[in-house]
Amino acid sequence: MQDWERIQREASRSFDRLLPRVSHAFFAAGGAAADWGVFEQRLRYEWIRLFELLLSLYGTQYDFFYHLEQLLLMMAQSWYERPSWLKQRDSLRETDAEWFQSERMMGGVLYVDRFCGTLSRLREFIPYFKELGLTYIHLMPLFAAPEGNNDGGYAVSSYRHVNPRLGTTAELAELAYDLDRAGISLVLDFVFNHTSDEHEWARRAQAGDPDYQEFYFLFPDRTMPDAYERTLREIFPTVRRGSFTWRADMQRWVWTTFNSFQWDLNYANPAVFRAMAAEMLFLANLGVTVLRLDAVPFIWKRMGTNCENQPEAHRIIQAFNAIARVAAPSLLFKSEAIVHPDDVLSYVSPDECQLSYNPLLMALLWETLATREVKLLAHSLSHRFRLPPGCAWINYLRSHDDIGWTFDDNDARAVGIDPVGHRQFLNAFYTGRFPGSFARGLPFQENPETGDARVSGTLASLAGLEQALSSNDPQAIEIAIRRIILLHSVILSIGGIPLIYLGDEVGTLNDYSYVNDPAKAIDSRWVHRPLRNQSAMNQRHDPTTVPGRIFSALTYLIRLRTSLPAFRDGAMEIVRSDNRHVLAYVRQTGSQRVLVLVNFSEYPQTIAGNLLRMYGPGPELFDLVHEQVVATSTDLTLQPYQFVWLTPAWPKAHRSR
Ligand code: OTU
Repeated sequence: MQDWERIQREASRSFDRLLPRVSHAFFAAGGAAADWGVFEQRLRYEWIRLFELLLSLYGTQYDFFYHLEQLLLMMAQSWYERPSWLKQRDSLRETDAEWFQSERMMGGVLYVDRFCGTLSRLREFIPYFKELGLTYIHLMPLFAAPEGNNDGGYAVSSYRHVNPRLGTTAELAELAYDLDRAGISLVLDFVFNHTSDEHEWARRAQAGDPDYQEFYFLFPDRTMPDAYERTLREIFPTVRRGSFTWRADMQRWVWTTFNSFQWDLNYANPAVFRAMAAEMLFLANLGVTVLRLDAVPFIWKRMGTNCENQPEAHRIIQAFNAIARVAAPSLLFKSEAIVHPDDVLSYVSPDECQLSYNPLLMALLWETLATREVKLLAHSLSHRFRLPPGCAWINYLRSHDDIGWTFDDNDARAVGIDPVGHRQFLNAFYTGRFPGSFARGLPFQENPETGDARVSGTLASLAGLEQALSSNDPQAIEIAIRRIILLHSVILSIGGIPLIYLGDEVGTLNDYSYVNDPAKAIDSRWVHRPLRNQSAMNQRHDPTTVPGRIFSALTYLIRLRTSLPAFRDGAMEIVRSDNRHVLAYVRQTGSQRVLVLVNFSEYPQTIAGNLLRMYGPGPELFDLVHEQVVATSTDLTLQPYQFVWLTPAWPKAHRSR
């Protein structure tokens, strides 16, 4: 308590000392009084939190107050430069902080180069995005990156210059504005765990500049790397063993968690924190609404640990959050932590990341598709889905990355599953090594020592469409299409923001041509990052085609969802279905309640009328998906891979919606 009071006193003392200097600089640059007033008010509100976080991270540095002052000056400068349309959005969203919980929120993600080549061409697809109902679009990394292998852009050489192949930074800012006018929020990556080895900071380090050498983790010999590696996990074991890379030009080992050209930044150095805070606000001022915080678990290293999910990693993100609240208040963070579900959850809070990928749901949907049994999914979600108020899941089926089996071992044991054997089974199932599997996927990063692996492949190929088409089996094609729609129906109804990987809406299959490109051949994730499939897109309105069937079913559900207040927010309750193949959950907001039933098997399944009668007062329920009445006096039969969204029977007037 005493300590806290001391910190508060210290915080207000330094506030009083620093504020005049910052305001002086703001006005000297030509800032307006009203603008300053807004900034000062927000700064006052966030100050103690920000100060405490930075003090705990950097308070022992001799030049702590210097960094603090520089940080504040940078924040004020960035606020001064913030375009007025964004300042308007800031004030608007302050009064509507939970805008993203709406049942209209719908995400899409794409690689600009793979989808349409350039930023200026992307504008032509805004009508397509609207047709799909998107309100959020994540453009995969598009800033300057090394030629050749650059990890799909996740090796960033400049956070301020768009890759010239894609366009210019000015075009990106214009696009952000146009998307905003079309009701679509722009989402970009904040790749802040590492830079490429061609970033100016890395180049200066290579040239021997000691200030920039301290931006990274450099070691003259193996002593420290060996000591760290005793407890580190290998993330990309097929790229290189261990987490360090020898740079002959510098005669140094460099910490490289991912590829050897991705140098981990040293956040124990306050100059790194400050430099990245400036890059973050630059991105925010381009018009970005959501920053996807890449690889959050890895940003703090501690000897003797696996250097993932350290307490300081949270504090760094919270400090970035506080900075954003002051200088770019409408900016949201989305956590990308593809780790154990407890750790995923640890990043989600209004003060840290308001949004988070939901890798558990993603992995377990695939798990359930393989096993046709919902027990692990239902058990895990029953106690792991709830988020703190003011936060939302990003629910997805496929991303540009691999699928890893990140469920909790005890959850598995609790439902009678051996976690180790089960992961082996799932890898075998999805890489075509399991007899009878419908999936066509590839292994990613198989670790010869541990036997670990992850899975690559597009949604359609993993769900059986590729195999069905190649065997020209109409029954199998039908079943595969149903699996694809079923998976989407869950992310559309379970609570949170659904996110579609563009291409999946028309059933895009694996693209094996990546093996011919030396910059991509060793990374099987490229199998599910195909070019835009225009011919499939052209068929999207033709119900006799596979793309047409998937697209129409999907857009139907997306539209239906926007009319259902029960699908707002993230409150979801897993309920009994008394059928091991059927997942059941209830969504309720305000007066509307919807019971969702999902049959994960290729056989018809029944749900007892007794059970259904618990969900409506009358003798019938209404299925919103098929727009038909379901009698509760008898058992309900769900067809193979069928799902229903049941609500207490609507008055007749509503049925002719
Ligand atoms: C992320 O993924 C990106 O999504 C990848 O495309 C990048 O290669 C990588 O970072 C480096 O920038 O290991 O297999 O818990 O799992 O950050 C993908 C988070 C990854 C990690 C995740 C990482």
